[in-house]
Amino acid sequence: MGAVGLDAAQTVDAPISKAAKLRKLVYSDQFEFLMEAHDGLSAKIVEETGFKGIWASGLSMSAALGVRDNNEASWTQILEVLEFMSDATTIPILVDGDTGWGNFNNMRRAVMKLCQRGVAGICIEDKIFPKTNSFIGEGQPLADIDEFCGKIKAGKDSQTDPDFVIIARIEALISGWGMDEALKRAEAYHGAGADAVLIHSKKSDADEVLAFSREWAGRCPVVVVPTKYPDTPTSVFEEAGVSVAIWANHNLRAAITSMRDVSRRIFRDHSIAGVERDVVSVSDVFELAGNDELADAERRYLPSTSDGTRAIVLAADALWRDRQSEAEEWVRDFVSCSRPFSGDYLADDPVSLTAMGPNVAEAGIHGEWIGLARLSAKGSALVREELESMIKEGGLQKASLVELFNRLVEKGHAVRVVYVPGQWLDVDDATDLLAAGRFL
Ligand code: SPV
Ligand code: MG
Repeated sequence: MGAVGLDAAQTVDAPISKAAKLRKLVYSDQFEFLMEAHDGLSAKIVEETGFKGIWASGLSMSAALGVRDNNEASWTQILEVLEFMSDATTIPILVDGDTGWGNFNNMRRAVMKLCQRGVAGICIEDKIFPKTNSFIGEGQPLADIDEFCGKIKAGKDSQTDPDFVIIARIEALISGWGMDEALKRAEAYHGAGADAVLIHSKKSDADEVLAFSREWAGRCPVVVVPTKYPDTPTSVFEEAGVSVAIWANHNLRAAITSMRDVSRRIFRDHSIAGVERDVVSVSDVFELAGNDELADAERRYLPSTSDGTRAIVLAADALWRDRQSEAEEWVRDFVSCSRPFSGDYLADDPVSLTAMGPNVAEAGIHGEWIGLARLSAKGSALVREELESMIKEGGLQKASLVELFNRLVEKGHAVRVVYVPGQWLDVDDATDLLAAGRFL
């Protein structure tokens, strides 16, 4: 039977949930990858790079919050971070849920909240709360198998999205309990309802995880974290029947490398000039933050400004004093404005033209018009009206744009000015044209 109220041809496919995307990835026939992220920004970068899924690493999220990977950040603080990551992306997130942040009861509540916030799955490890990172120390105690199975069952029974993924992480190899124990635990966790198992190792080669995967023989998907054995080619995992590799902490480590480098250079130089080329532009930051969408929304939802302050906008060089010219006759269209250039990029009170032309008194000069003007529909109408008056008066043949804008100001129309700090060339004659050719 089709959906109520829709005939077969009209049936619309429901959008696939993030949990369903993660389930598809974990059960895919191809070898798949999850890339680490630890906040909204890094999650966006993982998605824009092309990864199909995100590993929300406990180590990385803790480090980004300035705390240790020992459950020092509370589970609700982690949930807050996850919510930002999930809101910022469309690909699924598998969260490193440590030991489930407590017992079966804490796990139930965590899974319910993760489903509510659009997190696609959780990976829990069979250790004791509060956890310690697997790469610290030797022989960390393991959870009782039955207790851990109860936690998996409690999680599965609490998920509100049927596709939510629970992955059981086996620490037996890390803690030195051996392969038989690892396989025994995998079997128990799989029986308790885990959707996949993660076999963790801190050896510098992949031998034991490969042996585990061969022995496991595809009873459910196997996930690995090759942090300590980075040289193993992906094809080797694939041949051994591994389904997913997690690149667990490389965005965090890359961020530390570059933040240290930039901080040190700025500290040493007492200047930001030297690093400017090595960091992304502020407009790149705006782009990543999705400012274009906000601009579109403003056009849709904000009433348009009808005071005309953006109808005519001129660009004026605030650094006009620094310019030089070899031209014999150098005509400069100076502007005098409501306020001088402040150099403060956050200053957003509008600047309006009070007069312009080559004869503005030096004390009143605030910039030099670079020849660029932007007209809105309202601005175009004002300009057209003024041109018609000039035609009627008979002076249009000899008139200039400077005269046009001065007339508009005199009639009380707002002509807005935007200051630019240099970065343009004035081409008035052949000498200027030659100089322009040498500019690049
Ligand atoms: C994490 O990324 O926090 C992990 C993986 O748990 S590892 O640090 O390799 O144990
Ligand atoms: Mg972790």
